[in-house]
Amino acid sequence: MVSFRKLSFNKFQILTASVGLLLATATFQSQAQPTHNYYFDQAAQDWESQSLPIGNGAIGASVMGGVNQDRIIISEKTLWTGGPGSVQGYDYGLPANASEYQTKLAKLQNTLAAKGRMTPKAVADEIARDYTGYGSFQKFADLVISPQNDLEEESLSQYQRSLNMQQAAAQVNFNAQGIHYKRRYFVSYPDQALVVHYQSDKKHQLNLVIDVEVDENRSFNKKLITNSTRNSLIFTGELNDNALEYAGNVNLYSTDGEISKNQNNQLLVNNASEVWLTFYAATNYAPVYPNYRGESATAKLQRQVKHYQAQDYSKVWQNHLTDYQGLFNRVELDLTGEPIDFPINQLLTKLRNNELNQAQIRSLTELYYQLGRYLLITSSRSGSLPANLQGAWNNHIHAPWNSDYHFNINVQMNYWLANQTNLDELNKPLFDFVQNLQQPGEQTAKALFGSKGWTLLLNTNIWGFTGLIEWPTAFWQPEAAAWICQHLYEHYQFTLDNHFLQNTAYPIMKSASQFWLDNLYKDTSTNSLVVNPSYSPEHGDFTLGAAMSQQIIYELLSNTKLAARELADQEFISQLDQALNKLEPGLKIGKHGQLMEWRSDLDDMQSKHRHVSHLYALHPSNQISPITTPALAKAAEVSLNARGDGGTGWSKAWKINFWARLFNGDRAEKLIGEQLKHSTLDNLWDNHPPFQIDGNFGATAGITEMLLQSQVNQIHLLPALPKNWQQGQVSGLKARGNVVVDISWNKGQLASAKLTPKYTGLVIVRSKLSKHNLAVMGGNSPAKITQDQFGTLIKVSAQAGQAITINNTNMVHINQL
Ligand code: FUC
Repeated sequence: MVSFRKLSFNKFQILTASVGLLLATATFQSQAQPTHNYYFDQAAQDWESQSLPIGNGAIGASVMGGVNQDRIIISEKTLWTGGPGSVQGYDYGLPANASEYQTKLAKLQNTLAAKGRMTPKAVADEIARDYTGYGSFQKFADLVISPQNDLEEESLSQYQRSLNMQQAAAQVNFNAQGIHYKRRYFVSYPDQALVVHYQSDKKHQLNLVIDVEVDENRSFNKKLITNSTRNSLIFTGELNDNALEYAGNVNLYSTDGEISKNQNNQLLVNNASEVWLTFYAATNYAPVYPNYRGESATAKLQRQVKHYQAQDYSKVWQNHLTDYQGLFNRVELDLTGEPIDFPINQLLTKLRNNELNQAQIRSLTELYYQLGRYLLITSSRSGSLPANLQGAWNNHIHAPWNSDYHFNINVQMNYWLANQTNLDELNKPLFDFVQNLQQPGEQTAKALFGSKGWTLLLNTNIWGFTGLIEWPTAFWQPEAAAWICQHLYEHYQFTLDNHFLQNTAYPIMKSASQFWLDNLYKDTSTNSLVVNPSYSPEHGDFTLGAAMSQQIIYELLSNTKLAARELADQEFISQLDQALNKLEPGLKIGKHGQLMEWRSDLDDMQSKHRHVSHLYALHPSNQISPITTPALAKAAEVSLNARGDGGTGWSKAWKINFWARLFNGDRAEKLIGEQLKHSTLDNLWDNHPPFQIDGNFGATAGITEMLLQSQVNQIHLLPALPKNWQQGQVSGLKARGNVVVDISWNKGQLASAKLTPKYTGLVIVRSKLSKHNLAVMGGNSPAKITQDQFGTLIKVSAQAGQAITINNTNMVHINQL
């Protein structure tokens, strides 16, 4: 079995005339889809490092794949303890006596202004707070499928448990007692169901017991229906903590076997050659403040279950493929790797032992790249909640960090890749979630700060928690709402969707800006506006105006201003301008030549802390760039070098993005290696530790940034190509301005690019190639090409939907890729 795809897509040809003028055409066709596959040769013993994830946004399932006990661990995003109705009591993180809190906060601001800095503990003693009823993401159930009689382990051969990212399906294949068994698992978005399909190559060999298991922190009622029209296992209950209702439904079908039940109330299959089941899950959660309850779980489930009677399995499978591939197939990446056929855990061991050659590492990088896209498609679909700290996969009742939404890097990183890898619509769950946070966030702004607008502090659950926790080194992140607004505006930049800007993004951004217009602190000694108290995430002391705080607020107000201009909200523009004129930008160079993390030059150049928050301006923001602000970019590099290449999973992933933005492809590539070697579990999940999905998403975003950037109003082709990636192709990426970009390169140089803008207007493209080696085709008039120290800038007047092709005229006949 081939574990990595071999590239046969995107054939492009360059036709060259023999002398002088070169005529070039590039055609990119996505034809034969290669396999994107990885596998284990054993069943999983450990969920975290060995299970294989499948999902449809709402349901996340992990395939363990035992021969004699096939366990599928299932979560449904809305099954959470805590929140309204929690036996522990729940107050959204807000103190009962709000005015007393505001007095304390005002006093603290003055103390901090006078002292300059305070320890997190000293601040937390004043304004942090114990919280209750926060809750945790729950496992929904285990689906357990076992042969009625154990298969003989000695007769077992050719076991393989694989994940096919091309099909969003896991498979288990093995031989036992002379029979070949084949299982397939996928979670269908169109059908809103987990589907498990079993087959044996000899007739009537499947004799199975099927059951569900749930955790003990809930009530559990189970009912079986086995009759001529329907074979179902129905289970319902409530969480003990908050009485949240849940309901699950297993519907079983077999072409030729008999289905019945046994005295233990389990489903039985006898003498079947083919069996398949659908598993549906629902709760009575609704994303509506303040109660977060909606339609009963049972009623919701009944609406979801599309069919109880045997359906054409292949139709369900085809619908799933059509839906999934419509997203996944948009981007292809070819780094001209050398696929090797090893179980993934062994492959990673070889990587860690430096036993893979560069081409093999490139294959692994391609796989890891697409995994990020796969994981986002399977954990973030419209109609459910956004990808949380573990995406959609959970095996706990007390998940690490409750598997919640942390807004000081984690949830943001989850979504960096969405627009740029052509998955715009996967932002929807995040934006719906943020929209629903606005109301509780307004309560928090009012109660804790006595101000307009909305905010939240560090973390939230699915119950509108926007208040305070007690953790001194993390609890204070009032810029959280402002940061997430960046995603709203970027989505507009990538899609140019005015309706979205007007109806979704702008109201949320305006309200977040209003919060800051009310809350920026006037430092009378400098006559400037700063955040107070301000905290550079999880590092150092509390101060006034730490770099990240200022950069985030600067970006929020600037983006809101751009949006206000677009929507002609003149009055608000003047309010924003007044603040922007006095706002400290948080961009200062310190005595070590570093970008200062704080307002005073406090940086410890020995610190290897995982957060490098002050580089926010470099990434994900666009305030620093080697092109527009070279001195600040240099300072960012000094800071980044001081922090080193270590860190937790997400920290390394962020560093890939930073180095890409500094146009240092070799260093970015090194960081990919660091992440794969030291922060990746055997099943390729990112490891904080523990498993945290943000690093998977962040790495895919970072690899994209190496190939294409567009944050400074130029579509920058191959800004950070490492020397180990001499030849390759990528197709279907998105640049800001709603432009689809395909790029191929050879000998470390751009060979050809095709840009398809979805609007009519100016397209600005940057390439390292000299203008003498470029041929531009397409556009309404001849391209204007200028040269600077970073290469060439190509300005083309483009027609919506019509491709612009840029070819390297030095490259002749490179279609042997
Ligand atoms: C932030 C990070 C931690 C961890 C947690 C979930 O607080 O600083 O490293 O990722 O979120």
